[in-house]
Amino acid sequence: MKHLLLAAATSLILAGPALAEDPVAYVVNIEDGANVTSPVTVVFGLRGKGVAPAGVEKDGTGHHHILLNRAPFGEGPEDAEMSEFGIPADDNHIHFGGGQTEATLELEPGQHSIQLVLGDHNHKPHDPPVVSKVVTFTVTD
Ligand SMILES: [Cu+2]
Repeated sequence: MKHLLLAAATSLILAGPALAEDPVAYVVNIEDGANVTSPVTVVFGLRGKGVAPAGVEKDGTGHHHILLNRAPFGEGPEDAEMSEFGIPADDNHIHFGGGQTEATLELEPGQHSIQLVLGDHNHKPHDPPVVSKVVTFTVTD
């Protein structure tokens, strides 16, 4: 009987790390399919990693990026090069290298999509990448 209890306790301990959640980013305040007005404030959520400004090399941290109105992470033409050259900086890739945890975007009326991607001190996505779901919303007049 003692052996059985010990075996049960051991398997619980071994199962621990496998149950831990992978790091994930998420949009805190906008539901997929929501109607919003511009300017649009986006609050960045992050579990399992910390936020540090760009250029600060610290394990387990990164800074947020918004992929705006483009293909989901991993499906864009520029994505294959991100692990080498970092996330590009243009109208569809917005960096928050100051370590911001929210942003306010001026957006035209119509449908928009955002996806959060964490990048390291060199703006490269982590391996495995820490990304949010794509959130699509409509800016009303
Ligand atoms: Cu960046």
